[in-house]
Amino acid sequence: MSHALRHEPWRYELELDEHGWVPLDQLLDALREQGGEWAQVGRADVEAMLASAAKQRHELSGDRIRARYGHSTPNAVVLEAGEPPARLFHGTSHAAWLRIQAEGLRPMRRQYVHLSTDAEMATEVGRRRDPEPLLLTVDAAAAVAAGHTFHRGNDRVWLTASLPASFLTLG
Ligand code: HQG
Repeated sequence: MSHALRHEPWRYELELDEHGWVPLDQLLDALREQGGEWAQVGRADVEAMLASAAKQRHELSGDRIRARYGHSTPNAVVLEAGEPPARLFHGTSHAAWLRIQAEGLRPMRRQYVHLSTDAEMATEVGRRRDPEPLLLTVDAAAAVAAGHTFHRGNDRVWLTASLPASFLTLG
């Protein structure tokens, strides 16, 4: 589902609308086409998966579904602006930090920079790239005051287009 809704919807004959939504029926059809144990997949399975998922990666609303964050599709997904907590966190690798100091946080292969509401989560995210990740504290309040826009991904994830290094401190 994440591959279809974040990265390559066209491989599943899906077209995201400008906010990233697709009709759930179309996604279910695409999943069923994989055959085998997927042949009977239905809305109840998706609901059960969302209810038990450790991370809120997807959002189901009526007969539509979308990824809440993580998009890399060529067409930008427009998310509603929101007011983030004053302080956010980002976990990253030592190698990336060298570049981040020079050019700030950039979305790299995704559409948005991903920030976490708590240091533990950010450290966990950073550990995907470095066994001993660096924790960056983001002065989101100052970034908002300077005109940067933030979007809520889920309870623990906030998104922004890019962020100059002046809003970041190590630790
Ligand atoms: C780094 C997971 C060089 C950035 C997680 C990161 C997250 C730079 C990497 C979500 C840079 C991009 C996203 C710059 C940033 N130069 N490197 N200027 N600016 N970087 O995976 O934030 O499990 O695209 O620090 O929980 O690690 O998939 O982003 O190391 O919420 O649901 O470039 O993915 O969610 O890596 O993780 P990613 P991320 P899911």
